[in-house]
Amino acid sequence: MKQSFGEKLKALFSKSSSINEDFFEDLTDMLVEGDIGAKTAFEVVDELESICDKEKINDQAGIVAKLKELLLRDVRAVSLAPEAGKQNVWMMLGVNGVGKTTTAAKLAKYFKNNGTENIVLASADTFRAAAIEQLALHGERLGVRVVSHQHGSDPSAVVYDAADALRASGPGMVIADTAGRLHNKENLVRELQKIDRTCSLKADEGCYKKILVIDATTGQNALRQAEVFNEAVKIDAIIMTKYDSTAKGGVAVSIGRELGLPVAFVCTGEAYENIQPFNAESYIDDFLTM
Ligand SMILES: Nc1nc2c(ncn2[C@@H]2O[C@H](COP(=O)(O)OP(=O)(O)O)[C@@H](O)[C@H]2O)c(=O)[nH]1
Ligand SMILES: [Mg+2]
Repeated sequence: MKQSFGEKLKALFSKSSSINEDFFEDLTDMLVEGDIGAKTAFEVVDELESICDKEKINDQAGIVAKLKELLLRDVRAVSLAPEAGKQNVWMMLGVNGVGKTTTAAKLAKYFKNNGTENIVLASADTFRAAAIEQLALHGERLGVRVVSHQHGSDPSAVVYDAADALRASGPGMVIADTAGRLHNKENLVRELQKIDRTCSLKADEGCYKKILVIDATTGQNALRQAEVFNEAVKIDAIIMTKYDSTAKGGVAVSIGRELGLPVAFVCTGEAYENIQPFNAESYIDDFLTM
């Protein structure tokens, strides 16, 4: 694996004899390489430089502490859980391959373990036959009901039926997997808005959540995806996957700074257990020191 930001930061401090313009330039490059995004990196380092100058900070610990403070200001975390006694509907969004189906299954297990007994997975990715089978298999393994229609059918109808199935068996949550087609923005927007209407109709007030799944290894592409999906249907929270497969992972900073979107969970592997609530402080600590 390539050098992480933390390793590079250590190397930068040991090679720099003084904290000067070159140091801050190198630091900017490193932040860009760490997937913070160019705009955010330049702005943050400009601010860091003027703070260090004003407050006469020139030691490693002092600079890292200030950098942490500045990055932490941009990262947003949100704690997300289904409301007990209510009809909750969560829609999983994101482009192909980011981990929507896997994460839907992980969430089902996570909330089942945390006391939400009634969970229905909705196979609203009707675009690929394999997606329906994949979710069915997860449901079998986890002992969670899955509602699906035929390949090619209307995803909104699947969510509709899943929500009815849930209501018939008491309060709980529907987790809807969706297709991640980004081939054509207008089509995506139209399709999502239709599912969106069904979900808001079927969920109790305040219990419908739109969750965007992003792949931490895709860097700034994830920021662009967040922009597109957030424009189409307002996103409530982000789940960041494949955090185990990247030495970068700084994209949550630019998503927070540019779009104000919070992260709810982070996934660190393919197993059901590899999901944790997102903690902004330990995320930034990891980023700076790993
Ligand atoms: N290493 C790793 N792989 C993951 C993670 N989440 C999902 N994957 C893998 O990413 C691939 C695509 O996942 P899938 O759920 O099918 O993506 P979808 O197309 O968005 O539904 C699968 O091979 C998953 O096992 C994660 O957190 N870490
Ligand atoms: Mg899928």
